[in-house]
Amino acid sequence: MTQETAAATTDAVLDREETISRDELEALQLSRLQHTVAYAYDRVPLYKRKFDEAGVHPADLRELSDLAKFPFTTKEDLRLEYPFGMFAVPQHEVARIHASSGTTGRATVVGYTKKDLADWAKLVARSLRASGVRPGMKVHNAYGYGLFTGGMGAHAGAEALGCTVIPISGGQTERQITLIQDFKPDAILATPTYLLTIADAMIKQGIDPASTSLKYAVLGAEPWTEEMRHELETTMNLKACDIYGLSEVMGPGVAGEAVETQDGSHIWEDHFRPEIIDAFDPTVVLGDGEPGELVFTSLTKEALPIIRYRTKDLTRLLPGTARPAHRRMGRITGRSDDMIILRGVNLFPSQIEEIALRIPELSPHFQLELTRPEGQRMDQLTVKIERRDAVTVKGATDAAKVLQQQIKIHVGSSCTVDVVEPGSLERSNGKLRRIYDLRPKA
Ligand code: DLL
Repeated sequence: MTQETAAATTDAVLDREETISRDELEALQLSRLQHTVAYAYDRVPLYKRKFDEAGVHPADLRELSDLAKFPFTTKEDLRLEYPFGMFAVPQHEVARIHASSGTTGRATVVGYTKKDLADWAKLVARSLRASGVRPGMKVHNAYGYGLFTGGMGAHAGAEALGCTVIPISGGQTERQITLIQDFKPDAILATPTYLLTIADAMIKQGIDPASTSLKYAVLGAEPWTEEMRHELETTMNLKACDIYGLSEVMGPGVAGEAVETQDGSHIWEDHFRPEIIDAFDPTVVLGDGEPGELVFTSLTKEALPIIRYRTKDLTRLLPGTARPAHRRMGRITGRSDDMIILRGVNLFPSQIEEIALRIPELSPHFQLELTRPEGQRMDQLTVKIERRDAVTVKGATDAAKVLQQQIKIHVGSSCTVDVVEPGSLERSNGKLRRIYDLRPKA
């Protein structure tokens, strides 16, 4: 830790809930949980139906572990209740609506009361502060504005913290660079791959990305690795921290990472109760430290209380460090629905990112292409990855062989590696698509 970050983290005034003991926190969770399950049961027909079918009643929740008796909620439930069936308050009490893009089906719609918006802003502010951002700083917000929760969620949090917000949204990379040069922001909020796009475009314009005013980056909305953190921190000369969230549970700020430890995001457990379950046998609730699927129950939400929501995100719960009462989440390896099963071996794009970024000749720009060549029954994985600018074609060919071997050793899959020209792969504008599944549809 540099002296500057040490100073930045000690001068922060924390929320009382950030410093309470684990016992106090769990007592708060229990009373909030009891209220939330009763509130959801009374106000949302779907919860009443599901609880009744499962033979559980809100009165059965006597201790925190009783939560395991209650049924899960899934994205499918939200889709079936489209648009407003999950809302627990009359429409005139809903102050804002967000929605997922719905590219893989009907959109999922979420709503917030005025109090929900205030809580959300408070938790984003808490996350940003943990990551080094301070009142009075200028914050360049490159998360997309609109129905996506990233832009407005991060915006309100930065305002609540007392920052000067620059609401640029995603895209228009040239303009982003001009504004970073001219407005001299202290912090940037973006997806990790979009920050990479910005750094890359700066280099193309002859600007050294390490020379800007930016000191902090708060990155999330997609999986990223420690190797990517290292890449961004060294290229841009800043401290990069994680922020996690999902719209069904709130949006960004469900969890945030502390800059002084950089050891994973602390889940703000005064507002959300996390569980880890076995993704293949959801009846099994796993212990801390064990990898599985993350499940959340909201503890304070009014418009859209969410009970045991299956995120599909794969991670594990770790003890709190910088905020001892609040457990951390390990890096998200991926989403269970983004898992590639290649000839029986499970594989996530983040594993490729981790391996590729350890090979100096290769850039972080890659795509995974899945094909099934004609007449063959076996699927084929091709990793398309750009070489770094200064690397020769011969150097790139050797690096391709190393990557192929390393993937075989560490992941167990055979694949083809295709090293391509710098700048030839599509750049991110927000959440980057890594997987291109070109297999014939069954
Ligand atoms: O991505 C909310 C968000 C905006 C979080 C800005 C952080 C920053 P959704 O569009 O609903 O919401 O997507 C949620 O994105 O279930 C994860 O799979 C993934 N995700 C979000 N944050 C992280 C992260 C926003 N820090 C889905 N690391 C989640 C890994 C993340 N994956």
